[in-house]
Amino acid sequence: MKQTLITLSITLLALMGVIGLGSAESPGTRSADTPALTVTEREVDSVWVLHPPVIDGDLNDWNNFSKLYLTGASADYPEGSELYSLRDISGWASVIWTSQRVYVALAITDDYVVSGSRDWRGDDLAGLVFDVDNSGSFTAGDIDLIFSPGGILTANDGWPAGYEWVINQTANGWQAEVSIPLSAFGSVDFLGGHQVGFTWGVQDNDGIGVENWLSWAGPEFLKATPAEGLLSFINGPVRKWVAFHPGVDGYDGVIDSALSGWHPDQNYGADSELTLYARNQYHVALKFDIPDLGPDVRVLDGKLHINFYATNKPDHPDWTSYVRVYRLLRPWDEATVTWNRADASTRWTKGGADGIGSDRESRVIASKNLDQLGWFTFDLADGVATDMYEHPENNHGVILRAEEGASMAWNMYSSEKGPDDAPWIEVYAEFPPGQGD
Ligand SMILES: [Ca+2]
Ligand SMILES: [Ca+2]
Ligand SMILES: [Ca+2]
Ligand SMILES: [Ca+2]
Repeated sequence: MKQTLITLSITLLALMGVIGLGSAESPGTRSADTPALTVTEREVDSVWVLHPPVIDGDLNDWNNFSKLYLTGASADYPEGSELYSLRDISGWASVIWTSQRVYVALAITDDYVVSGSRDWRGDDLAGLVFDVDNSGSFTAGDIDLIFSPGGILTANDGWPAGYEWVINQTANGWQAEVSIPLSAFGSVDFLGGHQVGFTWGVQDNDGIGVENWLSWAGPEFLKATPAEGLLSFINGPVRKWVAFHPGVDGYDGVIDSALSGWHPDQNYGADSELTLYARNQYHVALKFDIPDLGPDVRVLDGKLHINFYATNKPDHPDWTSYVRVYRLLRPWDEATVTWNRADASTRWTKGGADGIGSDRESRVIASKNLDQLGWFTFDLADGVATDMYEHPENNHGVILRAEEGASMAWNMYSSEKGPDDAPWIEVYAEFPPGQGD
């Protein structure tokens, strides 16, 4: 009987044009001899989006996302809910995600909104449960949200730290819009298509105490239960490392030169071998462009690889030098850069590009202890590659300075050396679904 009612209700809602795109509500199959209170199989997908709604109390920016309708007829619990009219109590919920946050909208139709009582939990309210470990019970790491039309939102009965939300009343009820930091879901790997237990529901007080409630899946909407539904975070972006070697696939984005305190007007831009000399006697300036990776691609991280092939102290293989890398702050020209000058017409504020705040930053964005010959990988600090990609006009490259360690020279191959030995970069990029394959 209930199956029939659910089908009818979905048909009715479809006729009313209110079924959202790709609505994934799938009431489980029930036969006549199946007890009414069995586990239902309600599933819903939460899709990744690049551009999330704005948390501002206006739900028009949810129009294109699938909605999970909840009416008396479609509710999983309690029995007899089909007697409730849409106008008395009904609603929809929607859940989407970005690479940073989970977004939830609730729109409740209620003919008489009660809020602001001393015991606000006896007022109108809505509950939404993420059973993060899908255990069927509330355990550490799960997320139980309670929304009050009076503007209150609680997460696991406490202050929802890091959340953003707006709850407001509407002409025919009330609504809520909230974003949740992914960190609230702990170590869940959203990109891996994670599934969590899920339900939501509403409680209706029309002025004389709690009269009705509706649960989308399972006998509770304020806590995880074994009969809850299943929510899948799908359609996530692809993240991967992308390498750029000078001279390979047309990439020509690396320029480099040494700056020598011994020969302060000498340019080394065309040399295929560059010297980095400890105690700040030779620095190496190096700039790498990050090519356009496509629309809506984000660069999250980056690495720089440099091949140090020799030292001037082969008799002391145990000597080491500590190299720090800083971002340069002004344009420089590979063909004319020297210890004294950034280009033919511009002097560095201080020799060796050492003017803090004008020639280079003081912040170390990568470092490495050179303790052998061969390839070294410099991991760029958080945000550096992202900024270089998003603001190429601010990408003036970096300077490598051997600031500590033995007094010795390290020889590295430059971009002129050829694809096998030249410095190369790789960036960790996030491609929207369907791109980056
Ligand atoms: Ca909005
Ligand atoms: Ca009502
Ligand atoms: Ca009410
Ligand atoms: Ca060069």
